[in-house]
Amino acid sequence: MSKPPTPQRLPLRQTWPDAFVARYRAAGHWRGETFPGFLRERATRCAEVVAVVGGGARWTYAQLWAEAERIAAGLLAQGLVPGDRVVVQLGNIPEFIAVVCALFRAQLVPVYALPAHRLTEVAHFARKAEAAAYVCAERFDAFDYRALARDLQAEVPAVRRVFVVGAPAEFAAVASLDGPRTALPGDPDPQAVAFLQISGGSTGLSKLIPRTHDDYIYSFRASNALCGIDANSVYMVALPAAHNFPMSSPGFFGALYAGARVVLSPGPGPDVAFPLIAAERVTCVGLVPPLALLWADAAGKTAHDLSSLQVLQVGGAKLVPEAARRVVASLGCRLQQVFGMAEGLVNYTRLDDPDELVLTTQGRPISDDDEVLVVDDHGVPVTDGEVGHLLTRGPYTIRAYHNDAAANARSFTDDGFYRTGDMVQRLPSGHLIVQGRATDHINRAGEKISAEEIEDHLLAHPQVFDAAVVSIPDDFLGERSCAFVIPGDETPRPAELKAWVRGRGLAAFKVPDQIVFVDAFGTTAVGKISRRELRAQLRARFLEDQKDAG
Ligand code: OOB
Repeated sequence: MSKPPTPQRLPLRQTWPDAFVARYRAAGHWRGETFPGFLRERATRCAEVVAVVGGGARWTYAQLWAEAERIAAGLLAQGLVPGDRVVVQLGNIPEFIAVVCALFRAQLVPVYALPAHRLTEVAHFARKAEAAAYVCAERFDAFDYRALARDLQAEVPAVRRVFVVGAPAEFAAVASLDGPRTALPGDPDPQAVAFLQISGGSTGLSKLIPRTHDDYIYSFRASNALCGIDANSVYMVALPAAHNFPMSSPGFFGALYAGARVVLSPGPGPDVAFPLIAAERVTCVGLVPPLALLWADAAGKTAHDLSSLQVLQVGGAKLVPEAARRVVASLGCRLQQVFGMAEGLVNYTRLDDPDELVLTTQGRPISDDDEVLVVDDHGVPVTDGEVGHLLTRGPYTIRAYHNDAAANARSFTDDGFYRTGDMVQRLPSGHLIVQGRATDHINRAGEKISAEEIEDHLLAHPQVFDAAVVSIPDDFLGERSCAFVIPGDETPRPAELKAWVRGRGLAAFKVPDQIVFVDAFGTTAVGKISRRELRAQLRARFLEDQKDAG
């Protein structure tokens, strides 16, 4: 086989100033651990312990590591070289974990796409990450990812290789990968970027979030202590495994770090998850608020034994106190609110917090070294109890996105604080209450949608003169998306516009839930107003009209 070309790529970096590095090390947050390092150690120490259950498989720690090494060696034998980035798009199947561990083992860099993402998004990740390969499943939720792989390679030829879990068609099968273990590299630098996570994308397209071994491992090691995860725990992944919440808060990585068992639920609904909870005696699971309510409702009616559940975590979007009460009343286990972000900072209510704090706040930061500022529009700190912008920096919060100077200038202060875009109130105890956000994205049941991104796709339609996408409060989803559209000469049907957005190769959750045609974005303001103000006006007018109608 000819030698693969030496890749010319932007380096991946995530760096903290030296003084912070020294501080985080001295505090024992960063211990120089790496993914392959800790996984290998567990494979020895917990060799016969069940690590991963799902899709009919039941792997011990030794088996998981053997799978990871086989796949890692196979990927290198197929021409990938350490440092290559690999977009991974797999559902909640054991191979997701095996492939990701394999990438770490081979010093390849996973880029996590959600199963819901489609060509436009996957191609964006691949381009932005300069990915050399794509790993997908033959099929998941009735969607054939091999078709997506073909389109992806046509659009981004730098994606040289495709590996498929299941029937590979013209591509290579993950199941048949193999290669000499002697070709595997040693362990990486703990300060190196381990993977690229995807941002919620509040303005425009998603950004790539480089996370290091040291910082990410710290986040889930510390989470374990706050979420009650130890070697006896059984952690269920019910949300998409590629999401930061079920990955690291404490997530399946926290569980693997603890030598616990990970149970992968192929879907988040009670019909699928409840039998698994009963069979595996699941102790901890993380959900978004709408699912928590669905589970609370179903728990009252189910014949499945859910008594093993000790901690139900809810996060990704705001859980209002009334909903929190309902969840606690019907599920009977400890509730833990989780307010986190893929960029870093994660807040938890503590398991021994008074009920009132658990029901009404979104928790407080993991670490004493998480610096939290709540500031007014001019950057001046507000007093506790007042609402302000949440800024943060700390031992597991990034200082920069990958290759995005404009986003970095916008999202980070000169002294390295990340502007979360969230509006919060801080209590004297340090607990935060999320009161909204300063950026225009829609938080649809925990899935973040950029208004701007969807407006761009709507504007590409020949019969759309202008469009503004806003979030509308929704009883079930928390928020839904509503597109206000000024039509061109002819008014298209709403279904046609929805199909248009879907046809642009986007995740289904980004298709506007509602389309409202208007003649103009009539505004009383003189002169040009910002998109942000416009969206706020449209939302206010719409809600007012609804109130009048109801
Ligand atoms: C999690 O991560 P992302 O990156 O998908 O979204 C982060 C954003 C936050 O900035 C905030 O706007 C919102 O999601 N959010 C919440 C929340 N948890 C996240 N808003 C209100 N209440 C909450 N409990 O969503 C994420 C990452 C790690 C752990 C948990 C969630």
